[in-house]
Amino acid sequence: MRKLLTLCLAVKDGKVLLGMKKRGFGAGRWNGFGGKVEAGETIEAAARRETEEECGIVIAEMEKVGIHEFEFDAERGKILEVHVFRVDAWDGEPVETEEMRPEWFSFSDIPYGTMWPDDIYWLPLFLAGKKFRTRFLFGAEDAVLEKVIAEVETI
Ligand code: 6U4
Repeated sequence: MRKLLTLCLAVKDGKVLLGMKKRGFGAGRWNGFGGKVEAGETIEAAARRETEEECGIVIAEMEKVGIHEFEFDAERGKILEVHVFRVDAWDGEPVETEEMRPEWFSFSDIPYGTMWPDDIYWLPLFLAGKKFRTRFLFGAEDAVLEKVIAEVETI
């Protein structure tokens, strides 16, 4: 079984916009904005909808830069397919919502210690303007048991 999700990271002036997830899956971690793609919805529409819901900005320009496949050892066979977008232009200013508290981080000061443990392997590629496909297997306490990280030309 495959579940489609989105992850959107806005960038501006050497900084990336992350949100502290306040509830649900990944709570307590800094992450991009995004969530599940709903039935009948395109991946891009889901990316726009979730980003607006979670931090109030309306995406004007974005590019797909990566796809992750996440699997959890406790739930083998269920793959989270996460489509990652770099957001280059938007309307509005990020605001705190019930789900997320947004904050800008310098590319040189990313809070990897309070992020998903896979992020340290691929976010540097993202920040360097690369495209990527990854696969991670998570074990107890979301430890990374297996990883494949491939830089690609097109996504
Ligand atoms: P709802 O239905 O809103 O309660 P929730 O369970 O809170 O959903 P959701 O939909 O916000 O989750 O989606 C989870 C978000 O976390 C997506 O943007 C994808 C992202 N994500 C999931 N696993 C990740 C991982 N290992 N590394 C990462 N982001 C991940 O950087």
